[in-house]
Amino acid sequence: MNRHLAIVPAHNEAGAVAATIHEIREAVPDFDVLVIDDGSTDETAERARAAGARVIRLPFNLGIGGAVQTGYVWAAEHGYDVAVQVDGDGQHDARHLPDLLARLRTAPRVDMVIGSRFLQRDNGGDLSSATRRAGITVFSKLLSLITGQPVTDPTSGFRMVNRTGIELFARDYPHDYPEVEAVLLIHAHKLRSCEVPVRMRPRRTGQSAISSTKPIYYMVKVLLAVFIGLARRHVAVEPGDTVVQSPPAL
Ligand SMILES: Nc1nc2c(ncn2[C@@H]2O[C@H](COP(=O)(O)OP(=O)(O)OP(=O)(O)O)[C@@H](O)[C@H]2O)c(=O)[nH]1
Ligand SMILES: [Mg+2]
Repeated sequence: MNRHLAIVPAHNEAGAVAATIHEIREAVPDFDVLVIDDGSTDETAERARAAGARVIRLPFNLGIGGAVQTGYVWAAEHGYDVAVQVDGDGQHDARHLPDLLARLRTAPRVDMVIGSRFLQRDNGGDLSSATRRAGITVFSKLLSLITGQPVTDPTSGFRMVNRTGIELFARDYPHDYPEVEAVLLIHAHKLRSCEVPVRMRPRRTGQSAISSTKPIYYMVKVLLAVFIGLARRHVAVEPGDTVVQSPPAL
């Protein structure tokens, strides 16, 4: 078994999931690919299996946070050293995975590397609506202020963590719209994150989780969660902590 895992959350992504898996395998052949089929009603799971991925099918739709955390629990239980989230809709270009891994390995004491579409000028164009862009600007300023370092792409779900990050996220991961809160969680535990430039593409097929009115709900919900998160007590995660108890032998 490889020591590196790609976690691919997918909800009704039958049109894009196979190409996403092939791209990951081509870019980083030494990563295992785990698709979390989040209660899809289409052929996402069948197509992912046919493309060679391992698939966990959730019994009903848990939402992106629950889907991704399922991947982290799997990674923690199976002893992976590195895990990366890659959206099943084809937006994350897997050719950047070696860059993320190189940064995780070489940057001093970095536990999470985030792919940012705003660090390079040629980022494939801005794919977001005006309301979404406004939200990204607000969260970028807020997270930069709280963490004391630039966070240019707070809603990017293209992120890679080391073993300490896997153990933290297996234990605690935000539920809906998790990306902003997950950056804060890392910093609240005195872990570190950094960004590398990536290109992102428009989703190939399927439906976005964020409809036209949702960005406003997202902003209010995540802002509240950020302020509540600041007041929460966080237990330090040390490398080697047991996060997930093994089930007793039968
Ligand atoms: N829509 C949706 N996506 C989910 C869910 N659970 C897992 N996902 C997957 O999570 C990934 C990210 O969701 P998206 O809807 O693409 O969110 P996004 O990338 O911020 O939004 P877009 O830029 O509009 O694509 C996709 O691969 C989805 O298939 C869910 O409950 N709803
Ligand atoms: Mg997407």
